[in-house]
Amino acid sequence: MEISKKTGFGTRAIHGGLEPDSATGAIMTPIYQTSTYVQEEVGKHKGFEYSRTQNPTRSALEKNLAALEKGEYGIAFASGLAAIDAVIKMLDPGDEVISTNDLYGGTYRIFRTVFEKYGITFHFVPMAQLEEIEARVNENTKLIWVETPTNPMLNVVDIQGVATMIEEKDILLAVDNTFASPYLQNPLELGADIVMHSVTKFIGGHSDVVMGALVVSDEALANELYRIQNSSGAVPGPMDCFLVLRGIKTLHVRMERHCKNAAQIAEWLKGQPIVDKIVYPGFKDHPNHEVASRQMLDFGGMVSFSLKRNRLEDAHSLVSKTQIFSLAESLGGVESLIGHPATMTHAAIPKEEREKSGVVDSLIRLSVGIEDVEDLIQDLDQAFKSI
Ligand code: P1T
Repeated sequence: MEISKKTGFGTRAIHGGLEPDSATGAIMTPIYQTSTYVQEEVGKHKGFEYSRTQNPTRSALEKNLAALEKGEYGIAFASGLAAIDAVIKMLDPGDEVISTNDLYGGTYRIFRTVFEKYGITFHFVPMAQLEEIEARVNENTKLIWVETPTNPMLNVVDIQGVATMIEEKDILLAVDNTFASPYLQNPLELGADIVMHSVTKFIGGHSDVVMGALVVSDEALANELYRIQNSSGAVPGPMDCFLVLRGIKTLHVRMERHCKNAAQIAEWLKGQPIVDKIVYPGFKDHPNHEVASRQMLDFGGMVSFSLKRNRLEDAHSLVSKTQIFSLAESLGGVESLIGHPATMTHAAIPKEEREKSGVVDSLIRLSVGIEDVEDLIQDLDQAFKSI
């Protein structure tokens, strides 16, 4: 059967870009644990020369990732940040980037502390209001970096709206699609040029691999990114590529349960007297609910909330009292995680700046896993009662 962009997501996840192993017929892509490939004579080889440049397990994963995002080219990296690093390395000194103001702390850190000193300027704006982006665009703007939903405030940016705004301009639009996963949202279809993932999260899904990826449809852009991938060398190993290929086979099934459980937990939080603000794009009163309903298949597995007494000690106490929700950085795995952005994932962002985007001292982030939701609610309930 020919797999096309119109083929259903589950079928693309399991079969997209994949073929039985040509040497043995093995149905699962083998782990080609090799650094190099024997050449018959100089330049006469089977398409593989050296594993930084190409590796068959990685190539299979890259094709599969492209199929998931309805793009043409997948480019895998050793981490999500290595994928972001590759995108920014396409720019020149003097270029300007407009980025979401509320975004993963590590992305903020690489922009500010690694790339600013090479003469690239970053502007951080609240992108849920498109006018904020438009006001920053000038002749030096070369890239718009969107994260949606944002980490951890779950703001939703209108990807198609941004794409339309810069249609006539020579500006690349990149979307960090980590929080949605390709099951819920496909930015390339909405007009983005580059989609980026921390594969570590929902795509890998089992908290056993750190990896990143880019997917694009334009051949010249793909070649530029492959050049950077090979030149900088931040590539994932074949064992990790195998694990991610295995994880992807259940991505659609996992995402359905993540979304269902998160919706129920968000609803349950409404009845908790100590809870102040609940951030969940599935709520009708979420400021970007309408955009989320339009561009996402469902509202994702993440829920954030703050406490009425906005005290760091209460938040720290709560996150250490849960027993099924594990206190840890990261998200998107089958097991539920609880985190405190201000002192964990977003500690790299100065207090004043993070508070402007809502990352207050009592903010708590849940990555809702695929356990039985009754047990997850009971776990939160006992933790709430204990503080
Ligand atoms: O951790 P790494 O695979 O390098 O990916 C970085 C990254 C990029 N983009 C988003 C939206 C992310 O959430 C992350 C990583 N985030 C966490 C580790 C976290 O706990 O939020």
